[in-house]
Amino acid sequence: MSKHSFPVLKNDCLLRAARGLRTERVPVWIMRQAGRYLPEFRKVREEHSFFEICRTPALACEITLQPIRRYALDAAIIFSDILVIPQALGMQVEMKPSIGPHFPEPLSEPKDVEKLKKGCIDEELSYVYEAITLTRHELDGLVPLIGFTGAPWTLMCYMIEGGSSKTLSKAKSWLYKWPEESHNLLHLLKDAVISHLVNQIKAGAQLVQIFESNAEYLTPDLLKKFSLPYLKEIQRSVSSTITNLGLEMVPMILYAKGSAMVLDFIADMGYDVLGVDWTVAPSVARSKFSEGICLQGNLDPPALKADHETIKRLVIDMLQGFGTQSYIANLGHGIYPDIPPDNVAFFVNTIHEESEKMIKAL
Ligand code: 1CP
Repeated sequence: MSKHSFPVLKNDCLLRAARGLRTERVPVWIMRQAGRYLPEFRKVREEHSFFEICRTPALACEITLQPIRRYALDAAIIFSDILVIPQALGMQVEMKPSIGPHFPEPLSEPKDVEKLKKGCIDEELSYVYEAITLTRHELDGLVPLIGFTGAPWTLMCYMIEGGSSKTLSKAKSWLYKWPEESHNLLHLLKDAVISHLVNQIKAGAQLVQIFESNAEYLTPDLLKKFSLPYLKEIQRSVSSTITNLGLEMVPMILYAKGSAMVLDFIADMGYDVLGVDWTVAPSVARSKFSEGICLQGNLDPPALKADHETIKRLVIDMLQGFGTQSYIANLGHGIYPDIPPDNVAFFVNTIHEESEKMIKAL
């Protein structure tokens, strides 16, 4: 429960699954469910820049609701971006059409870290919290609202590379050349991430997801040094801060891309839900964890371009592999802009129908 008073939640299926409680069907949402594959999103983007939408609570709320109006999804995710944190720290970030994020002045050496602002998250990102509170009211309890953030290592990559990169050569070389300075930067980012998550929960987020999308680029040794300790501290610090404020702690989802490597390492970090990408078979992922841990994933996004018969077969395989309890259906990563919107409807409805049949037959 947050500090605000909100309409009663009518569909708590996804929250129950996240907490390991029984559900009568498998809940489903889609990473990047509000985005370029939706014509109604592209229409708003013709009139407004990406960050203008993020910074205008009414627009962010409208875009958050677009996929909820179209599909029987079991959660909404607030429209924002992981790169609002580097912006709040004083970096300039532009969103270039069909290229993606661009930082005109990325961090090129450790002394650049000194220029970053500290302790400014509450004020700089107040528009995210306003958008969350507004969206909770507009949702009217239809489904829960997810808040999110990038993890420190993933944010560090964008701040050094200056955008998306195929190798992360610059960011990774910091870890080898300047390990101590890299820790200083990760520490600063970790504090920003903790504040951002706490504020989102206070504003009304009913679950939060951390995206460590660049985990897969690390060696196991680098992962243990530069990613996992921060993820662990974020979980501990957010839950103790929320509990100390007298608020109810919400489930935390950790999505670390590169499941074939990272899944074993993130098992006991305190997260309620672990995201799985397509590099691990559902039954293999399930066999690694006790019943208590909820898993989320993992349809390969381009599979949504297949015919309905194929999508249905893949859905059934996924439900059989993960099982129908302590499981949240999703893709293995964000949806692509060229996915046909009708196939998303088919995916969502098939998850519901097939899982309901399986649970009834048990
Ligand atoms: O031009 C456009 O209209 C921008 C496309 C777009 C959208 C719709 C970007 C640019 N970001 C977003 C929204 C967004 N980003 C959400 C919204 C909520 C939802 O899920 O519906 C979320 C959760 C994110 C998270 C995000 N942004 C991540 C982590 C998830 C992931 O895909 O690994 C990352 C790495 C980013 C950076 C980013 N933002 C946008 C781009 C093109 C990128 C680079 C990575 C990429 O190409 O996906």
